[in-house]
Amino acid sequence: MSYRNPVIPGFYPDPSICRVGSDYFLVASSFTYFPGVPIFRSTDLIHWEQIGNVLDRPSHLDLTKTGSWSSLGVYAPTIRHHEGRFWVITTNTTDEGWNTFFVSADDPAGPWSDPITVLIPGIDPDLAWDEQGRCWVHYSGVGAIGRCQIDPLSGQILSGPETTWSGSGLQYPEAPHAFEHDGMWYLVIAEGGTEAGHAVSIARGPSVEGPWDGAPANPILSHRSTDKAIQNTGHADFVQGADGSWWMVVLGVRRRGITPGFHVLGRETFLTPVQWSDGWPVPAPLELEMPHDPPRRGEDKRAAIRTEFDQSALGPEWVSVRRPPSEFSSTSERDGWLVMQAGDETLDMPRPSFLGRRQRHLQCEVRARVDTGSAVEAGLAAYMDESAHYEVAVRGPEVLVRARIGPLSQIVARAPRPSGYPVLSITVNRDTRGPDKVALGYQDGIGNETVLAELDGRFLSTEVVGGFLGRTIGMYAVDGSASWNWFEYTGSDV
Ligand code: 6LW
Repeated sequence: MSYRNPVIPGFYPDPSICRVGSDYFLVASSFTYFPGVPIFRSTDLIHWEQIGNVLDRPSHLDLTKTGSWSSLGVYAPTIRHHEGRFWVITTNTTDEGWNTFFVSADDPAGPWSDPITVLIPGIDPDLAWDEQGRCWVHYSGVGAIGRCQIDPLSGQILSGPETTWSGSGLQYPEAPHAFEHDGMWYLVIAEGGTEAGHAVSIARGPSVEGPWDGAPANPILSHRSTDKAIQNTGHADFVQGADGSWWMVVLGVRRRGITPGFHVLGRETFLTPVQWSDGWPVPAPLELEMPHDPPRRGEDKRAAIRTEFDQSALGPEWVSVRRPPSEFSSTSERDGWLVMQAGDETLDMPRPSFLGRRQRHLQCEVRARVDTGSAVEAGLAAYMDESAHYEVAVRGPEVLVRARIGPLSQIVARAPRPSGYPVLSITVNRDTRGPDKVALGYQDGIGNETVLAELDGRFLSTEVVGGFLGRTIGMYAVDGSASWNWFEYTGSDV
């Protein structure tokens, strides 16, 4: 009996989870991507299906004021189910400050209500209802966790904000979640920062208002200074299964290559069982292969997804940078094609005409067929942010590969454009020194593939680029209209 971690691969950090009957629901951060806050459903905690995005209307989420840093935007949501309704609270961090708000829905697949703002001095908001029906928001303040009581209809603060617990003494006490178990209240937090020192700590108290008493074993989970394959573990949330068992979801990374170790998929979501001992939760250390129930079902080591663009709506996994995909793309304009009406913003700018999905496996092959139409350039890109991307593109009479790494941008290979509608390709493979190699190329009219350039993947890693993001891979166009016939992603962790 075993299951594989991560249970949600790819850049889906800051997981928060709740259970309703036999269904589990999980949300994650989305930063400067639109739509925001991907939401997943599972019946066994292991196999997760994305059922939508919580913030999927322009009136839910304005990312236009996040231009100064790609890691601004939507941070650390919490999902809870209370009296028959789902609630999600999160923060949009912008160049002008941050806005914390919540939305609610009867159906977790949407539609979600319009946002209601809560004026708290911090990020990482949590929602909890106590025995008297009072609604509490915990959050990361400066150097400590803060708390206030709110009216969940108006968002108005009824008491507080006040400081509660500052953790076990590590840096950045953050990511609080309050929950009740066996007559005690618990406050789980992250500490140590979201890098190698990341850790999960917990306190308990007689009521949601504390006073909080830290666990003697804090941090109750950290992989710092260990040789474990999963590192940077922290930012956890708890859930109790219908069978009474307890589980924790937590973010972590899969680092590879020479020192300092590089991760390219962002922070992913992992699952671990929790035992209780003396009234304290004891999570099992995280492994890629977890020797625990529930059993693994089917095989999911290799995932192939082909999108034909023959549906009128795009699947929930498709995202754009700082703008809704519908602002520049449509699947109803040309039968069986995704049409992009692109402005002149390139991938080096904050709001490109880019439609991508997360790279979710350590190795993958991506192909897409393009009709470049009137666009000056149309291509396929492996993308971290505007300062870090590799692309293979058709531009005029050529196919070219361009690398943007920090302040440098260079065309590294060129070839004559093949006839017909070209198929462009990006293949990510293992490497010995870096995390991976990114090969970019194209196919000729009879399907022979040419690799134009093979580039070191470490320059598209979080350790080099900085920030909170992972890789996406997708299609883009510049200046004019280009159409995409299909997009294919095949991923593998083997
Ligand atoms: C999030 C904080 C964190 O707000 O990173 O890892 C921040 N933890 O709790 C962004 O994901």
